[in-house]
Amino acid sequence: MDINAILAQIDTEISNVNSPESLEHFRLKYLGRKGLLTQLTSTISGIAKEERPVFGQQVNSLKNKLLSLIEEKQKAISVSSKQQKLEPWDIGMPGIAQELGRLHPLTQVTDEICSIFKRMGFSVVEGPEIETEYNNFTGLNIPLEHPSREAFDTFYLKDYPKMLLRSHTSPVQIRVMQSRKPPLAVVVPGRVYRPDAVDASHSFMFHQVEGFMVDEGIKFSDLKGILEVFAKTIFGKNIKMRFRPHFFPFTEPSAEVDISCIICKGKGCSVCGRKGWLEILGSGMIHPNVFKHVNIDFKKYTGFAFGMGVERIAMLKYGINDIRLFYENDLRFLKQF
Ligand code: 2NM
Repeated sequence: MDINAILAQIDTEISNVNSPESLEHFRLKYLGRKGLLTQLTSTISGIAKEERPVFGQQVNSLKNKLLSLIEEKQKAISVSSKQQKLEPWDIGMPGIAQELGRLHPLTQVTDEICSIFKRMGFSVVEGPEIETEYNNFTGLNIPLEHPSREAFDTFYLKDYPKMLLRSHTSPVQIRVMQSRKPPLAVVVPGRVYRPDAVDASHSFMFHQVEGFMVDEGIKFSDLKGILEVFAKTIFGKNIKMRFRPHFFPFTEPSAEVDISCIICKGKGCSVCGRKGWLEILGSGMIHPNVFKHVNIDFKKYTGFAFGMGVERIAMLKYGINDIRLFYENDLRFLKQF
């Protein structure tokens, strides 16, 4: 029997083996007690003496080849049968995580400010960013000669005289006072525009929350109480607060409100300019001229109002030193909130 022919035959035969049954069949055919190898060995007596060693070697190497082919195939079959027993997909494999979005820090802080006032009975009202000169200035008792009425101090709309991008959210207060009757308690969040040169603390567009309350008998002490609850809720109950006399056209008397520096606790540091105090908002009792413009009886009703910059509150709360970080959409910054 030609050993080379047998070698070629077992190569094709083993490649067709794909189950434990057919592998056993293959093994018995060649290595079984009545298999081809036994038959080959028994022919040795018919071979010339001098050819026997070569023949013996060939039979031996055939046997080794068969053993190693069978072993290899056994491994291959057991791996593929394990795979077949598994689910068609690996449900234990970690998924591709979808990154979650989040609210912008300014939206978060706006929401936080509004929700503090909502808990004290205020409602939230929004209004348009394009306003009339009347709602933005005249109705608020800001006189014609006030510098912010100059074209370069406000974004006026070129093709619509007396229309502008609001420079504060107070025009919404005018709208509310014109359309609703006291008692009123409203906060107004929103974007405002001022043509300031951009630097670490200024932007031509920023965000405000303003608020006001109108009813019979509203006093300055009501303003103080409401703002104290607000400041202690957002900055912590250990802060101190002070009211500094100030001037606003739409309120009389007016005050700016400071809190003790949250960095140095009032000792004086670089954040508070060594003063120990940080300005957080402006406020006052609504000027009778504002009530006249919206037809509210200023002899019957009084009210207070206040306004704050959301960026400023957020920068103090989180220790942010550059306002431009809010607008650059850099995820390394935004992901921290
Ligand atoms: C401020 C400071 C003080 C204010 C006044 C009014 C209105 F419409 F009721 F008169 N709204 N907002 C006000 C008062 C705003 O921002 C620094």
